[in-house]
Amino acid sequence: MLLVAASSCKKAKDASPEAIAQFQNVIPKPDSAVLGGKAFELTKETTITLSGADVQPLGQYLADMLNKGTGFELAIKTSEKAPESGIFLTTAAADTTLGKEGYTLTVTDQLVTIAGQPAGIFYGLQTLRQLFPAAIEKTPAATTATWQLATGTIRDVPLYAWRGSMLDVARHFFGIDDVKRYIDLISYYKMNILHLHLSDDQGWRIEIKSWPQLTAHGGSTQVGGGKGGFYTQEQYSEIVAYAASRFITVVPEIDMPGHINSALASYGELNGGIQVPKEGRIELDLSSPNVLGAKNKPTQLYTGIQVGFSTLRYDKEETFRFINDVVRELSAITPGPYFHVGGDEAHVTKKDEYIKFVNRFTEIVKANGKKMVGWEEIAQGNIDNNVIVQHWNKEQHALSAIDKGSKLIMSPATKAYLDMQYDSTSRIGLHWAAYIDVDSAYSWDPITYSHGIDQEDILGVEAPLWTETVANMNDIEYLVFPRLPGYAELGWSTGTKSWEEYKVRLGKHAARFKALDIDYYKSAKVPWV
Ligand code: TNX
Repeated sequence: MLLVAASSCKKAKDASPEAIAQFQNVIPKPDSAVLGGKAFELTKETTITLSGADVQPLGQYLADMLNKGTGFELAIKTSEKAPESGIFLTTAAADTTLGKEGYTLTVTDQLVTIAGQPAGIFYGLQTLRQLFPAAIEKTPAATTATWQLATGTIRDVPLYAWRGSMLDVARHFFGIDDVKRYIDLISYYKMNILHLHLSDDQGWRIEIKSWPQLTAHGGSTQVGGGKGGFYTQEQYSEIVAYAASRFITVVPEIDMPGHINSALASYGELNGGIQVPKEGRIELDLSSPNVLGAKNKPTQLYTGIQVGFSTLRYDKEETFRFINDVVRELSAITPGPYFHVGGDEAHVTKKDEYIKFVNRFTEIVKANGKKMVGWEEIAQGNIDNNVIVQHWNKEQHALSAIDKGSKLIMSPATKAYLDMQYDSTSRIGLHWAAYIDVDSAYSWDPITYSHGIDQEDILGVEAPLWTETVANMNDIEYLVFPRLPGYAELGWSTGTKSWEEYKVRLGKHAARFKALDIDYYKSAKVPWV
């Protein structure tokens, strides 16, 4: 009798139409993806094999992700050699032209191989998630689905190094679990920066041990008068570590010298005097005597949504002891290279003092070993190529930043602000910059958005979520989805972009949003399926 090993006589099946569609609908779109069209099937016998340095946590991350969705308990093993079947993650065989964040993902009917440096493998795993049916994301595990992938080869590298989102935890406070979910959601689309806006007029959200009133008093409320809150240094470190496990760098922001009322309410000696600003966005009346305050005296806590009315006092060394302490303590618990000093909308800081403030920030941040980032207004100071400028509004600031040798993060309010309403019927959000429906959010190019900016001037793209009108995770998800995948694609994907092509892929992600329990806005512009 002739015995043939089961595997050698199995003929590769054709991929199902669903598996083929999944291969074609990845967001952000990979640099190149060539479909084979046969089928790989994940079963409870599939083994994950790991090879090379620093790959162990990625293997565990993959197993947890697959086990959660399938109910399997996949085995993980280590081997220098590629196995014949299963899933193989390797940092050893990485193609050096892929850089730190690129990866290759090859699917044959027997074997899935992801090769790259650790960050690259992590991004390869995000692509792999999207190649499976959306049910892979569901908990509790789906028991009836078959877990098929279409065969093919993907080679992928990001366009920009900075692909981020900002979460404003000052206007409304969000606890650690919400921030972790935010990290998970942005990492699903291969973003690598979480900019945390940790202080503003309405609240101070990070413990500074040498200035305890900042959180005890300054952190005690939020927009609308709710309870507020803050992160202890340990909790902040927990967020940073969680982000790092998803290859995300946390960029902490302390907004100075304006947007600072929460500190002025806590330490009156820092107060440069609260005034009604002469320019800027006046949406709420500030003339209440509780809010306007005299120089050198503590202000009242502020729970409205006006901007541009507060300033640190320049003419006292105490202010710089404060700034130094804050930058030192926060830098010490921030492993990433960046420190964001805000610098926006300092409408009641005298112009000459504003410039001197920026120059002092530059020295202080540098002395604490960090690279300074600031909103575009800082381009008025003595900045250089060590400083990164976040462009949000005025072209003139972006151009002067480039002139001084700084690189730009592109966050134009009319396109990239996640707090802008989709249209006039949106239940939350502001619209001072624009209404930004999903098509508009995707249909711009960081290079051509402003005149005189070249690709090499741009570090990347960041979509900020200001939270004046955003009170809980449902609100976050409603504004962030479905726009965020588009910003992720603008930051990651090489090649020309077309809304007509993208919207079809986005429409197919509805099943993923549902499986991930994301409360997204069902824009009529997208063909949801
Ligand atoms: C402008 S953009 C601000 C924020 C507000 C936002 C609301 C920028 C650097 N400053 O303080 O929250 O508008 O859309």
